Amino acid sequence: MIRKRSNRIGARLLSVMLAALLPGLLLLAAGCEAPGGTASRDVPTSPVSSMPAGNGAGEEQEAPEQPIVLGFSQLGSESDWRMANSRSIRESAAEAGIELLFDNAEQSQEKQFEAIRGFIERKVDVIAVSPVIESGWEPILQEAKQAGIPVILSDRAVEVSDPSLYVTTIGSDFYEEGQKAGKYLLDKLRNEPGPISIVELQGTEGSSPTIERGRGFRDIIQEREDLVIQRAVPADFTVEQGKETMRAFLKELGGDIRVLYAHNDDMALGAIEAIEEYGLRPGKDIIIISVDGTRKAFEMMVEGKINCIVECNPLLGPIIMQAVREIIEGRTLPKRIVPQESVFTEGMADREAANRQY
Ligand code: GYE
Repeated sequence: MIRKRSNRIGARLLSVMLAALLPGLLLLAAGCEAPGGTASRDVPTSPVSSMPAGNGAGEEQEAPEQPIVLGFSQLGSESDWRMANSRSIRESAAEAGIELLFDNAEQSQEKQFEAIRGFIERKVDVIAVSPVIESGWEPILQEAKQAGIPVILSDRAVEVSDPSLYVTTIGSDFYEEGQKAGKYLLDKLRNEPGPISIVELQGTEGSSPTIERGRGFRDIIQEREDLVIQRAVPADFTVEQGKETMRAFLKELGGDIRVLYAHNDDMALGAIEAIEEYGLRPGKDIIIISVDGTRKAFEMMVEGKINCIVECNPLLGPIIMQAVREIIEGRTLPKRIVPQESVFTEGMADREAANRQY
């Protein structure tokens, strides 16, 4: 069996010139309301056979097709968002006929490096990685580049000086999510005089959603000097740490806390337990804003215990598989692909809770 994937990558150069004719993911990125619905887009499924191979030798064209192999380094399984994200990736790879090597690094960047090295050794066609933190990626991405394997960043971003180390980042705009949370709060408190104490449950320290959700929120609420973030502590996106950290906030600040901004639903759910234990009413005594939009969070919003959910869509699998195919076909992708996302407030909870897929 002849492996011809390198021909596909080699054809990329040519296709850069053709890119204007091939709208590919540009269209997809602009139009994807629900990423789950994108899998049906009409994409040629056998790009190899339609491309002239190497020197154009006839016998090469008859080589049997091999499935595209994708190595995916998932960062962990800390939250419902992450579980839905992993499921989406597995399901859409199977649907797309892409062979998936899936590794769960359980929050360890070192394990992500090992997984990626393993993918390089196995000569996968494309690597996708959801990076646990932003920094430290340059050397491993260099290794992938030297091996000629294109890399997709999924969900979270990295901080590297050389953007050619990855093809594209597929995931939400976390800065905008932070801004949406801030805007909701300004609106909610427009008739309430300050000073108003806010506590913030941050996600994993050094991760792009933590950095950007914090920055976007601050940039908006700074409009009112009497809104004060009293505490901002990383709680790793988990229910347990959300609960523990909220307990500590309450112990220190007690009834002074008026607002909780949680960087994800799992931490908000943990915090709600802590607030109730303390004898306060979540959603009433303490305004709660959360990010993600899981079914459990919507159920809490139906009960009036969460006031606002900023949606972050985990169903990235179909977009990733589409990107993998387009890379293999030699198309040029936009550097950033962002799914469309909404903000939900109390009045919408009932209807939306029933719609949630995760
Ligand atoms: O919000 C959180 C998860 O990176 C966007 O990670 C993701 C975040 C998500 O653990 O629930």
